Amino acid sequence: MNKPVELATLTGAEAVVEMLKAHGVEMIFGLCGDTSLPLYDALARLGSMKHVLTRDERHAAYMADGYARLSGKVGVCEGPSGGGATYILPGLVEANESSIPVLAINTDVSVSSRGKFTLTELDQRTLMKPLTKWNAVLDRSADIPKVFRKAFESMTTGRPGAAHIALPFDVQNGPVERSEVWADPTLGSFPSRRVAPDPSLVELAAKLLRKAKQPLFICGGGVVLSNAEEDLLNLAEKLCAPVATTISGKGSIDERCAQSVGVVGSNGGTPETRAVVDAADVIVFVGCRAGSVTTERWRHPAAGKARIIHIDVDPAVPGANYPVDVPLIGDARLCLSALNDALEGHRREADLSWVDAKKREKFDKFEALARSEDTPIKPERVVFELQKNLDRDAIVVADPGTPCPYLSAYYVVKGTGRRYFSNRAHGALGYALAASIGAHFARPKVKTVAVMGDGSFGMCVGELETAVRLRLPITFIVISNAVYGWIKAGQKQGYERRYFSVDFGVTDHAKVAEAFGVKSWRVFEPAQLGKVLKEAISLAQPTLVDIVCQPLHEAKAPVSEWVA
Ligand SMILES: Cc1ncc(C[n+]2csc(CCOP(=O)(O)OP(=O)(O)O)c2C)c(N)n1
Repeated sequence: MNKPVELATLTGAEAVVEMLKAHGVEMIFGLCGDTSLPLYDALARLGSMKHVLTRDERHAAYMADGYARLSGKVGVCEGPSGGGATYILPGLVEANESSIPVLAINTDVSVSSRGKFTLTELDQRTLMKPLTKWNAVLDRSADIPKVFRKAFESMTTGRPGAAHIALPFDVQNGPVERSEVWADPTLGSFPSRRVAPDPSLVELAAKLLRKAKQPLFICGGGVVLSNAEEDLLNLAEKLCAPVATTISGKGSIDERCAQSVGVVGSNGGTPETRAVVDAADVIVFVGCRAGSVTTERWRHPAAGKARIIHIDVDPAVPGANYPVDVPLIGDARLCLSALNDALEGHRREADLSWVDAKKREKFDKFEALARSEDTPIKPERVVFELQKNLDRDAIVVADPGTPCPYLSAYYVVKGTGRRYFSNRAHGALGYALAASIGAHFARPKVKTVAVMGDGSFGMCVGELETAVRLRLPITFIVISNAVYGWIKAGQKQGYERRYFSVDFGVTDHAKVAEAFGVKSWRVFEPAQLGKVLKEAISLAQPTLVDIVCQPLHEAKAPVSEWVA
């Protein structure tokens, strides 16, 4: 061979960067460490890949998650061994359970140092196995290309999920044949390699729908994930059927349209949306796990009350919680499109004004509270002013606590696709700030807003530095009430107000943010709120609005039920 060896081989670290590029990866979120030095050097030398330095690995994973949700591409995060692996884990498990493809790479101690009480040594294989769709620990540099190909294939086909690769220090330095570095770039986006449903089951489902007196769709995150919004609307119009969603399903349908019911369940549903669920005789779950929150612990719908058609890409989902009449296993878009074809020419005529009346009832109650001039400011007022000041393309990320149920219930998503999301798999506090940073990188031209409680703020505040360093035009909103309010409300409702260890001290979050260099406001009066939000949202820099709010346990009509 005439070529010098250097041209035919790459280092392991270089091969990792080239494999990421070959799958279309353009950015990585992460934090440096001793075991990552070769990888960082390869990233520096090979250029072209944007690296967002974060202030802890948990937030790197949340950023990758937010980026993936909005870009439709695999989100990639990285961190070092030991603490870097344990810290990256919460973000990875949230992504996995939310069906979001996130690849986490933790560098590791050298293969040659294993079993010698080496600082930061940890069994990453066992740690990550139950939390990811697929994971591997590399032992040889030569395996890097095939391990990365497998990771991308696993993350983006079937039910999307997270993957983890442990990359030892010496594996980063060993040789990899350049000719081995290739990839199918379509595996860098999701869903890839879509699968269609069994035609005989499609016919059965169509038969059931032709006879339905009151059909209803309940859509989970799967509709938005597979870009099935148009097929969903076509089918819903053909059947004159209302469309309800889960929190992750917001964006499946334009919430202003006649078909839309809004969010159902115990975290954003209301008695009015529940009534629509209870009226159905045939329910089509689409890309939805029919879990405890959406179904209010499997009471709405009640098992046996309605016939069930369940569409999901994961065969383990239909039948897990309800007796299913027709399971349709496949990509949501392909399943809905097949149903549209099977129902060609069918048109159910029905009056949907009763759905509209239910929505009106729900929003009349909301608006009465939203217009209140009482202090502390009611959460309804926050949603109302946000809705007024954000344009329809804005991205809103909600943390658990007050933000998620109130925004899910009353923030009207205008248009389809991902414009609103929350971390619904584990609901860990402190997700929204970092996820909004990832989301911003995916859609830099639109306004991104993160809404969090003060409990959440305490868990993510360090990443304000990242937002300032990178001059990100994101608006952070803190619902300030000096309490873990959601839990206190649970103590009120279920434990006769025996409040125990849920209150914490008052913090001026605006001052904290100012210290990071974030332009900030603290708002006490409802009348000030609109003006302040308008200004904060209009600025092309990080801004924070600390809103002193009514805690949930003092709300007259809490939006949600406490069901575990
Ligand atoms: C990491 C984590 N720990 C604990 C919880 C349990 N939890 C759910 S809501 C909640 C209270 C949220 O408090 P805060 O962020 O202040 O919002 P609020 O409910 O007061 O609006 C807690 C502690 C959680 N979801 N995540």
